[in-house]
Amino acid sequence: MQYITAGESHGPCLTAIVSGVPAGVPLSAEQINSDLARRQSGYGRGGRQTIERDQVQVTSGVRFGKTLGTPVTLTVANRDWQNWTDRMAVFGEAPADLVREVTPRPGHADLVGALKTNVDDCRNILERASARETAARVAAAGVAREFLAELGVEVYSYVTSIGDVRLPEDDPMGSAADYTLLDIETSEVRCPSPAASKAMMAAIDKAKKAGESLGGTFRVVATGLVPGLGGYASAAERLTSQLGAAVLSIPAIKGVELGLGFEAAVRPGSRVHDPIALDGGEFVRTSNNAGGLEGGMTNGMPLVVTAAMKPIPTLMQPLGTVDLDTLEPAEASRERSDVCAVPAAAVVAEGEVAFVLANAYLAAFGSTCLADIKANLRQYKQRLRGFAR
Ligand code: EPS
Repeated sequence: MQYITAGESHGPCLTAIVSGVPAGVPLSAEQINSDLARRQSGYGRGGRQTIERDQVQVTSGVRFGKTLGTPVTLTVANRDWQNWTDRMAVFGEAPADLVREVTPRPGHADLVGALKTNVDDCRNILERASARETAARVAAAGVAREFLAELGVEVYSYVTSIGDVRLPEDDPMGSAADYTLLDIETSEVRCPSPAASKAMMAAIDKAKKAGESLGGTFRVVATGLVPGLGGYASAAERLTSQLGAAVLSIPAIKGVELGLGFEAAVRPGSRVHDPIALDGGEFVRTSNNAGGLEGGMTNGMPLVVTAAMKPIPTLMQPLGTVDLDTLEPAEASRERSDVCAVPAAAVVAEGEVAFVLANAYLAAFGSTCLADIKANLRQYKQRLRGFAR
């Protein structure tokens, strides 16, 4: 199952095409719209989010609420397009009063993209480098998520830090049930601790006042996975490499940890590896430092992926740059922007993880139609139960 997205931040719409979708997967616009709304929310977002009300339109691959096994096309309109029809016109001449973007922002794709593509207006770059594109990814991921839900797999996320404010955790790799979805979804920063949420919001307020932006970390958890997804035999089969690549494909993501991540490099082996036990005819681990992955495969424990996002490059107190017209020192461009988008990135990462897991299920259990995939999965689970008996 693969997706491609198209669309500029201030163009008419964003489009995603998902191919390799099995037939018979139930899909609902409401479910996708609720994910789109979760991506749009989060304390620290800018004025743009008061304009957009992201809603999906599905224009292919689905009939009477079920996938046909053909490519699924999803579009999300940019309501802000109304304000950009002249500056972002598809055809015709640029308006005489067009203000070009010539003061590239450090940390953004502006300068390198302009050099690479030989343009004198960084808008040609930033329109696509904008994280607005992630709305299309979240819409596309709805297909993967609903497929996984049919197989009993749920994917969720929560924010673990914003700037230097951290969610205090006794055992970050402990039971996923430590936090409820309600705790997460009712927090304005997707953080399950009310006290930490408050402190994170205060940090965002402080950053905004100072003309700053803030990054942070978030965690994606997937539950209900069977052991053995992915593979140990080749680089490409390893879920570890697939998850790393998928999460690092999200704009502004600078690091990914699986399970204990970097902490595993500090501890001795006996405090890293998870003892194996039998519980009700199933192999389990008595801890989950591996974050549900051993040998590049799922081991049946919750999958735990943590990622770090850098602060947004648009600063109201801008850093120094070079004016591309005059080649003189200048201040980087300052425009309407988010102060913090870590909660949004967490929702985007849920989708990226969902695509990796959906593909792992398709590789293991067939890819033509949901009924066959479910039958194969049932048989596999039966065999595993036999193994532990
Ligand atoms: C973004 C800049 C802001 C963000 C945008 C990403 O948009 P604008 O320049 O229109 O104010 O709000 O994110 C979204 C629009 C979105 O839906 O996530 C950027 O430069 O990356």
